[in-house]
Amino acid sequence: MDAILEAIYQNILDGDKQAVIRYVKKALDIDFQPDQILNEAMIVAMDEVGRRYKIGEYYIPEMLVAAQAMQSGLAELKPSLLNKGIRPLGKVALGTVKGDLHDIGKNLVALLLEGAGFQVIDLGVDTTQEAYLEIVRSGVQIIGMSSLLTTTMPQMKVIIDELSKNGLREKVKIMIGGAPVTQNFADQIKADGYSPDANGAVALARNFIKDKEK
Ligand code: B1M
Repeated sequence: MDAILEAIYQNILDGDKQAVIRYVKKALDIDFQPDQILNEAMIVAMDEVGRRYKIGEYYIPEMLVAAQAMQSGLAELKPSLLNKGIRPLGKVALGTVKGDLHDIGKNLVALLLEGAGFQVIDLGVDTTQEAYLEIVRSGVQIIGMSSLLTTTMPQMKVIIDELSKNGLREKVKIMIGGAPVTQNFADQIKADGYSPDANGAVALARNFIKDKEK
């Protein structure tokens, strides 16, 4: 790995926000592409954090400071990932489902959707079914649900069922994602789409809008 990407990776593992911000700035200054910084330094660092947590080398505090360092790095990357002054392609509401506080992946999906020209409404974490119902009633074209825990994945089905019961299911396209989520699960709960990563979520959203225009 290039030394500057290595520094970003290592400082996320160490939870050093200021150093992450400094090295992300440096990397952008010397013309690294934002998606290279994201994929080759930042996301791999969070995977390593997860691995260390699993084997008992990291505990929640280490996981938390690493997540905060990652979020600071993302905030620094945000302007480079955004296209400014473009008419929004469509409106997407994104949330992490009820009971789940993981938001880095969801924020990344939001960032890339905004970068691709979508207007994003961030429903935050621990998002209730009522919040999803309300936002669909307000007229968004797409909703996205993220879950990082096997225990919170079933919430996605609860929300889809509630939308159906309330006559709202046909009004909106639904995409889901998050580390434990699979295409098979998406098929089972009748989501319209699943993506394993943030770029794929953008491709799904684009296709949903194309379908609606047909
Ligand atoms: Co938690 N945690 N955590 N955690 N955490 C995991 C998920 C875990 C796999 C760690 C492990 O055991 N190896 C494990 C889950 C096990 C399971 O259910 N199978 C776990 C656990 C157990 C827990 C707690 C229960 C720990 C405890 O308290 N005992 C607890 C739960 C709290 C809660 O939510 N109620 C907990 C807490 C936390 C922190 C708060 C400390 C922190 C989160 C901070 C935050 O998000 N602000 C945290 C972290 C950081 C992690 C790991 C290390 C990293 C997650 C992450 O940010 N990854 C994680 C291990 C891992 O995933 N390797 C772990 C980087 C991010 C870019 O990836 O979110 O997968 P990800 O998003 C990807 C794709 O999944 C996809 O695109 C993104 C970019 O490519 N994607 C979508 C995501 N959402 C999408 C939506 C889409 C489409 C694609 O469409 C809408």
